[in-house]
Amino acid sequence: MKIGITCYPIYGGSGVVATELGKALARRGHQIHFISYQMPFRLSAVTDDIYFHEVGLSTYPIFQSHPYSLALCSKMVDVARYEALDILHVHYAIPHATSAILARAILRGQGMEVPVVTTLHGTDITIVGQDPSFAPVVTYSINASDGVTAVSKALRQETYEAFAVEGDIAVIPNFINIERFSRQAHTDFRERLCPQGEKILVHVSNFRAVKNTPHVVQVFFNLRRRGLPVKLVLVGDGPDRAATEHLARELGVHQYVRFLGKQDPISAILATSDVFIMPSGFESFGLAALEAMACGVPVVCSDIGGLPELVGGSGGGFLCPLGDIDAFTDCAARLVEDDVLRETMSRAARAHAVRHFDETTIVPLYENFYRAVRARVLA
Ligand code: GMT
Repeated sequence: MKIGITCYPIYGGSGVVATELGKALARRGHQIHFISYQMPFRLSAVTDDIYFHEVGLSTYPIFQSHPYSLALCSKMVDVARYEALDILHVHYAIPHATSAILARAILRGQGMEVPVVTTLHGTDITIVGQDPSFAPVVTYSINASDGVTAVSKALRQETYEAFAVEGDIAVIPNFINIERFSRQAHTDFRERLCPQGEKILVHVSNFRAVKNTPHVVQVFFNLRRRGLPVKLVLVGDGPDRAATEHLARELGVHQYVRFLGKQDPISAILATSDVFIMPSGFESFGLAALEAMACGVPVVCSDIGGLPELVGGSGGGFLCPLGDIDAFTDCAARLVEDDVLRETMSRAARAHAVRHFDETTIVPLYENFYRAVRARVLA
């Protein structure tokens, strides 16, 4: 198939999933056309089967801001037409689904039918999408899509509750490449960071408010106060990073904390870490937690959103009540103190990721979904 994929190209879960999906589909013989304003950050190079089409950001004095949704739509029409796309798959509803629906209508007027698949990722439904200035457009765009997927049952449920959506939403979870994400007990990074054999507590996020990054530092502070030999590594960047760094200084633990900023690949850091912490206020799936589990890192995360679907029953992590710093501290402390528990949970985390979330299991679900949507639309 010739598949157009639109996503946000910057650091963030939906862009990662879309890019890894495109790369995996190309390896399976499909031709992939990424359409966005910038090359997706995990797409290091285009290949024979992967193309990148940049949406121009030219502006005009009377515009209040650049009408990206329209420029994207025009680029979708152009690429669909001249590359003869079989399907357009957009990741994150705003504004991608809306641009695609308009592109589909324009193409239909030109005698070409290109079905639109929309994947809902998280904040497009739980936060931004519910803003009254977007909600009617998001509802319309979801209902007008030819196929809709959500990354967890929790997100599907949230969509039904927050929007007047009646059609089916298929659940297709996030996935990882289990060869790229695997355990590496000893690395130079670990030797340098932990010369006394300290354990590494790690957090990866875009430091948005929903990630509760100050809670990570509070839990770490509690662990140090209990006298546990532990270092904290924070990967990523975003609006709450400065406040989180400030808190580490205020609590006097900054000398044990490393803020690494945006890193790619993150597999090398996760592969050698001991405990992954995710105290998010909401997480539709929790891709970073899955990446940690695939690297054999037990996770301690909030019992919210899609995280119980990922971690529950895996034996590879603890689910803690949202915002309960003491519960997070207790679970992380058990993992730091008890080598046998940590190693058992590390193996269980990796096994769970391999069994349920490898790309060879999940990517075919998208392929089948595309085929079913095309068969229905073109019948
Ligand atoms: O808000 C973010 O964390 C980024 C966001 C995105 O759409 O880029 O991530 C969401 O999509 C990921 C991939 O499907 C999920 O694994 C994350 O759980 C989800 N984030 C939230 O729901 C907060």
